[in-house]
Amino acid sequence: RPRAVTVGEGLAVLVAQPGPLEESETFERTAGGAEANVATVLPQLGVETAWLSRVGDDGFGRYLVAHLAERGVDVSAVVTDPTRPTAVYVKERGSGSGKATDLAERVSRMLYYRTGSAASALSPADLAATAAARLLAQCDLVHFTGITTALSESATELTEALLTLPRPGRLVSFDLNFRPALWAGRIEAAAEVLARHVRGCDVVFLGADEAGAVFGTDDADALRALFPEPNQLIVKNDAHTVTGFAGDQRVEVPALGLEVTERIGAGDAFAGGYLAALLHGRPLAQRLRFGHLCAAAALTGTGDGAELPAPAILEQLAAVDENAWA
Ligand code: KDG
Repeated sequence: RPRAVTVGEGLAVLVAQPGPLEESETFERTAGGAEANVATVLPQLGVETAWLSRVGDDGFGRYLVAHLAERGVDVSAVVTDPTRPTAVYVKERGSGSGKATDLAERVSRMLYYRTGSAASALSPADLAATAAARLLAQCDLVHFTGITTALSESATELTEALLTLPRPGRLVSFDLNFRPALWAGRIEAAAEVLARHVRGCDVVFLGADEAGAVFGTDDADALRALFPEPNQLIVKNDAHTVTGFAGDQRVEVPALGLEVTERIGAGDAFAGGYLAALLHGRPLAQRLRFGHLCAAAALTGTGDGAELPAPAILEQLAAVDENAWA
């Protein structure tokens, strides 16, 4: 089985009831963090996966580690830091009725409680530690996102170190995941640092709107012209179409027509589906299709994660030609 490692912060997520936060009396606890979300998708698709991170010595940290372990993720290299808390975010949810026409009202907001968190102390030393070094030496793919890069200076040093991992033999995958709240006051630095990360990786995922905010264009072909370096560049145009470039290939695959419940985490599920299909040697169009199928699982729930249908069902769905019914 192929092996992957994801590196980044996990957060306990408190999902509010729909409507203004001040009126939410109960919160559903779940798990988030972009790289942790990707990590929980991969084992469901036959990829042996480890998550490298730091958590606090608290209930949220223990919950996150158990959540990932229950989903088949190797958490043996996760470090517990008794001096810092596990990060938390609150998901404030719009109050729309659930009908597609009310979509705008149903957009969620993320409120972060993560300054000084355990994972903000991630540094290159975490990659050199024995358990982590062993996992990195044995894996076929490493995945991380621009969230980790934004956490702190030491975390930026860690992601810079990931760019220098020996290749070929291992792919390095990066999702821009631009979170302006984490770059407040440093937006110009963000563009430079993030562009260097895009250029230094083999597989890169860009949300078109995020790419527009950071690099000044949301057009897939313009982004490819700007970033010819990564072998694979995936541009996700909101919910509609994803354009994948791999070497000289260019393929567009439309998203599934779904009633969306909640969007946060869908991009991570997409990355998980794409990367698993890549590691299993699938062609570009199928990789994009698997990405959409996994994103659909995240889009139809209120949590960030994606609990996928059984592999045999996914396989059938991947083969469906939706145009045949159009
Ligand atoms: O992609 C979803 C993530 O944004 C969410 O799980 C929380 O990692 C997170 C972040 O920093 O925004």
